[in-house]
Amino acid sequence: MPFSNGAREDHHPGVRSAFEHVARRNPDEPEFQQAVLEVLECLSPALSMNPRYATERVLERLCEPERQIIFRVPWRDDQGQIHVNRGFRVEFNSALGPYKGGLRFHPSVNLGVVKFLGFEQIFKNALTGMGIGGGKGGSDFDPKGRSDTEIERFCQSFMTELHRHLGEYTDIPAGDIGVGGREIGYLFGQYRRLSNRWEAGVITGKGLDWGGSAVRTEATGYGTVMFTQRMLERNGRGLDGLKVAISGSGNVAIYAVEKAQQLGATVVACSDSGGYVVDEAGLDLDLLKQIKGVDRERISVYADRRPGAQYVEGGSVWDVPCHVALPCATQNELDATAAKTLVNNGVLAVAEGANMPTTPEAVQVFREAKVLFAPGKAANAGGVATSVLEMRQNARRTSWSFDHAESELAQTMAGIHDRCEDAAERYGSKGDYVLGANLAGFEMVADAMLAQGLI
Ligand code: NDP
Ligand code: 2IT
Repeated sequence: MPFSNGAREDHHPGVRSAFEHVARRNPDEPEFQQAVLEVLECLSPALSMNPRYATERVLERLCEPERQIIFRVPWRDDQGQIHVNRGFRVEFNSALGPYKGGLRFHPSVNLGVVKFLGFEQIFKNALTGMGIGGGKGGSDFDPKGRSDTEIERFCQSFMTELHRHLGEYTDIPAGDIGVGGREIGYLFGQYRRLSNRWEAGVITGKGLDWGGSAVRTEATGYGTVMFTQRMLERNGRGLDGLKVAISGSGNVAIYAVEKAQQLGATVVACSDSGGYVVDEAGLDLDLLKQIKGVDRERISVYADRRPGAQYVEGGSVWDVPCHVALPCATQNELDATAAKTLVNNGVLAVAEGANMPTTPEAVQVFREAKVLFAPGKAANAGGVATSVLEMRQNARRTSWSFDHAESELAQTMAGIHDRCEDAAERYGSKGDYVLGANLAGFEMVADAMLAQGLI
């Protein structure tokens, strides 16, 4: 998508000049440009309402990370061979609180990808209302097929550099693609060793016996489905009795399956990067958790072990007819072709469990077909919100029950939903969650930036 063509005549001049500024300064970063465009093109009404956003160049300041850290990560594999990866941490905006956001280990990670994720995180974190800034990090390390000891050595090497940039009042990482409970353990262990501090609030997603919170593992998937349920309820129905298709079969996807099933939906499909499985009887969650969470196997194994399920190699999980689609894998995985198929098959609602999984063209297809659409920065904010619940428990040296943490998550997701709904209504676009999320998140960050002066 040619970015400079993204600006339109009807955009506020401040939005147009910010587009051009970002495009010129960040060539070869298509994901970052896409994420920026998606936010900025919603902001014209805010700039018209408050001219200071333009005169004080808030947009240009917002689009420039406060700090970008890039470092070498050398490590030795089980055969004694040396590998060199690249590590990143982009500390994007701390107007509302310390930088907060996950770490992604995947071969596709580069600076532009980390910047897109960090940029999204600013607005997502604002929407939680919990006083956290936005950041993101990761590495182009590929964990697939690596032994436990290789993962351990990689995490230790990664943290050996990253630790000097972290702190519970500075920057607090968590998991993302390729970083789950095992990796958080190795990362926290190395941080503790290097710092000689038991600083539980420096990283989230910890094990339950050493500072973790109940429901953090489940939070992103659960929260996405809670948001979907509230969005459907506003339109006179719930998930009960509906068919759901989910992409991915990682942390977010698995707990989206769990919550959707609890709310009476039948989840008929999920996927990984190799293909997808269809199980019209409804996915067997215990089997899925065993195959993905314990055995670390491919999703094809699900069909081998489950009578009646089919595996489709390659292809698109969005070919499976459903009422609700939850993209929970990765960016740009649901394109216009997939969106048209979903619409033709009668999809009612789409909620992004992943970050930016829907291409702009696909969002347009849903918008024209009047499909309810929840953007990731609102729908998947339950993960980071529960990270803050974990930090609260750490600060008070206490730990909550599962039920208590889940009810806090439910309240938070309802608050995020309503904040988006209110902003959309205030700006005259009732029901447009994309506009609502971007405007509500922006106002909070931009007002804090203005109040804190030119820094
Ligand atoms: P996991 O690593 O647990 O799972 C990722 C899943 O997505 C796997 O099934 C993986 O398949 C699939 N996937 C990853 N990359 C690709 C790709 N390039 N093409 C096709 N499939 C792919 O990650 P999470 O579940 O934690 O994260 C999923 C999404 O949710 C990401 O967009 C992440 O940013 C977002 N997110 C995560 C949060 C969290 O708390 N973990 C919070 C908010 C958002 P395979 O195994 O074959 O690679
Ligand atoms: O994208 C995200 O919000 C996350 N990966 C979770 C971040 C966090 O700090 O819990």
